[in-house]
Amino acid sequence: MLRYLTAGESHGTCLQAVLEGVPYGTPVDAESINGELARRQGGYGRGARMKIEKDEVQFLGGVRHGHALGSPIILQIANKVSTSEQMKPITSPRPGHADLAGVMKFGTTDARDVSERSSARETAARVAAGAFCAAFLRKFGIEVVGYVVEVGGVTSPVRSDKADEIKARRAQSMFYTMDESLDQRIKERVDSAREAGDTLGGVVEVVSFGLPPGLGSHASWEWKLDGALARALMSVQTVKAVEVGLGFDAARRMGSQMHDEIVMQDGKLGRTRNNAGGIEGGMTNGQPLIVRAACKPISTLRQPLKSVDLATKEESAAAYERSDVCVVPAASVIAETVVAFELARAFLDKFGGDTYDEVRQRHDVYRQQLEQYQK
Ligand code: EPS
Repeated sequence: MLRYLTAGESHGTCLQAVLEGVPYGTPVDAESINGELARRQGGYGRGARMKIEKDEVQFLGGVRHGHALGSPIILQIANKVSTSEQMKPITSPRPGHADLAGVMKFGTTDARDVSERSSARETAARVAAGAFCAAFLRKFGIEVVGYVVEVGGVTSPVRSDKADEIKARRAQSMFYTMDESLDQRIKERVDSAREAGDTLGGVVEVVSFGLPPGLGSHASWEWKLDGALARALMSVQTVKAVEVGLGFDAARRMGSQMHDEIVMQDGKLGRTRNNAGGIEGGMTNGQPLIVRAACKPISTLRQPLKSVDLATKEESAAAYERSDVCVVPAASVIAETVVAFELARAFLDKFGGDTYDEVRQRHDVYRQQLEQYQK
């Protein structure tokens, strides 16, 4: 089974991901991982820390001569700011952050012990592990692409069914949307939030192309792929809601207006539309897989909300050191990579073997088996 664990604090020496279950012989593509790490650091609205750090992956184990050894892979990102031992306590917890629940859980008054780990800096390790998985999937013709569809109430309706076009379009936009012409309007909202000492949220979408049908399972709740994707996305620091396909809109439609009819198109099975978002019965159905995540505005505010100093029990402003104004572009990269991990896991559950070549053979046999559904 493919799995990973992350470790490390926001201002500790490093962040690490230990990725287990990668078949022997899988090619390792550090360049594509570094590309995703750089995109995670970018986008308009990021804070001062991102000007200091230059996130790059180092492989500390599990890789030799450019391929995976079948043993756990250690991916490390060094922190340039590694001052956690010197940092002063946080006693006025930030509303929206893990601070208050965390200190109560631990029976302390210093939320620094909590925030060092709850910080979204942890997602650098998740992006490294997920980008590794995305590169693996690409070898099998599967492309996972994330982009921003809304920031601060400005929505981008542009969609594409071509991964290359999506990548090209989002690269043009400083908010990683598919419509660069919206940048100026969004920038004005981010700039006015910054001036007010406030923050802004938005919505990200991830589409995966080229997936074979049958990843995930209908047979047991735990292996339903939509459930796994929802959990992975919800666990990302800023995320408050997740949708698959039409999502909440499905609740407002008649069945006949919701479900995607099955037709023969040029001798192949096809669908008239993709409201299901590529998942039926907890399995991929061969259509593009579409998921969305809603990101709250981040909770560290320069103009802080009310809090209570836990040392004095007096009301006081919530803690502030520095922060981002808008992390929605970064969230699109994180969402893309956590989805890639879940898809690689489901892929290996179906085709997994000890070696990359075994996986390839099993995958190719299955693709041949699918030909029986063509005319
Ligand atoms: C982040 C690094 C952090 C924040 C941000 C994410 O750096 P610092 O705390 O040193 O400024 O910029 O953290 C949060 C959004 C948060 O809520 O903790 C990063 O690498 O993404």
